[in-house]
Amino acid sequence: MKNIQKTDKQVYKALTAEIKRQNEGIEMIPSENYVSKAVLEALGSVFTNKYSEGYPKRRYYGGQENTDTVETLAIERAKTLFGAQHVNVQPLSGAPANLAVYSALLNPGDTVLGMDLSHGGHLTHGHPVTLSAKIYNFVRYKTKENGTIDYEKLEELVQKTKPKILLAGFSSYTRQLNYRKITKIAKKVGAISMMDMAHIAGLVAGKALPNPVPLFDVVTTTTHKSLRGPRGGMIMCKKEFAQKIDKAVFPGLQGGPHMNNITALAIALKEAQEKQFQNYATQVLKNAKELERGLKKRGATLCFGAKTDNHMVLINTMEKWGLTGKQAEETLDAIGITVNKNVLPDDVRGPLDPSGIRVGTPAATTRGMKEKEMTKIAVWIDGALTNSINKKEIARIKKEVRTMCLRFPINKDKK
Ligand code: DSN
Repeated sequence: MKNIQKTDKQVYKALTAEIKRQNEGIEMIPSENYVSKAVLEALGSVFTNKYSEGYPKRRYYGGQENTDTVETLAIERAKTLFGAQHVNVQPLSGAPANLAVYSALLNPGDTVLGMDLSHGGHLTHGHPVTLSAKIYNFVRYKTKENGTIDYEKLEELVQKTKPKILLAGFSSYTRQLNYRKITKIAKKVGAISMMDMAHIAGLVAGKALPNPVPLFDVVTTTTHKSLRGPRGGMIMCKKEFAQKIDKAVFPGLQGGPHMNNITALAIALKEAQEKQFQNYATQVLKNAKELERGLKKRGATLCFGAKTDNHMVLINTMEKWGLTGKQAEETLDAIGITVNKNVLPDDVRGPLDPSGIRVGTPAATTRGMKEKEMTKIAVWIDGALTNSINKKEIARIKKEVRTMCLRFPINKDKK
């Protein structure tokens, strides 16, 4: 970063502080990860200088011979990895990807059935604060007491509300969805089936979880979560929806694609085809299971039947420790474990200070941490939340966290 150091001391200071923070703490926000050096290089490459509205071979500006190469590589690699008929790699992130699908396939006022945010869904799946909820009619379904989805009830709701899109997918749900049941229900009423697999895309690519892409009409994802690529979004769909979706992304919602991100995505998708990536994906699940076990052993209350089938756990911090999600997040920040406060199913508290936290394993796994480290992390989480006002104990745990982290540097490509 010699040039940044020379040009801008303030930014340099923040950047070096962030490198230290990432190295000396454990990243356990389930949607975060560490990209490879190759992906980072591509993000900082000269492709950031280029405008390339349109799609490969159909651009509006000249000088596209190299942008066409990288965008085509990204598309073809995504098709191979996920078995997709059509791929659009231009959405700037997950929210614009979802909005593009809605605007491509719905008319204002049309109904979408999506998972309730507090039951694991996502803001862009119809939360009233979003623009899409003002345009379309979102109806939300919930999970059962035991954390699973009542598919018979879902079918009743679908029959009653006749949605144009039946949407699956989540940002804090820890269980495996039954893709076949969901797509079958959608078919019965002639609804388009859509899955937002942002959280688990890397686990699907690494063959650790079932692949929804061949089953659903449309699948959206971000590219920077478990998939370990640059920040961005992607839409995969059946051929019949391709034209509408491409048009909705550009020129419908976006202008020039961020070609440096698309270049980085092409690289990340190549990395995701390697055997090492499959080992990583399998280890992410093993680590989450160990975290689940360690926390349950210490009496923590976990949501969704106290079980995880994926990379994260949702913890009720009020029940065992009497701490709100915000207090728990701050306490864990103080020991160097980064998590995020999160609402729980039908939470009586608000999103800025909810009743729990969300903890996930992709980033720690990328760093090389395994079950042994997860056991320690569960002990540290419980120790810190139990002793949140004991400064000496918090300082002691922080030291242990830092010592362990330094054994797993973030800037090593050992995936
Ligand atoms: N912010 C993402 C997450 O943390 O799950 C979802 O958009």
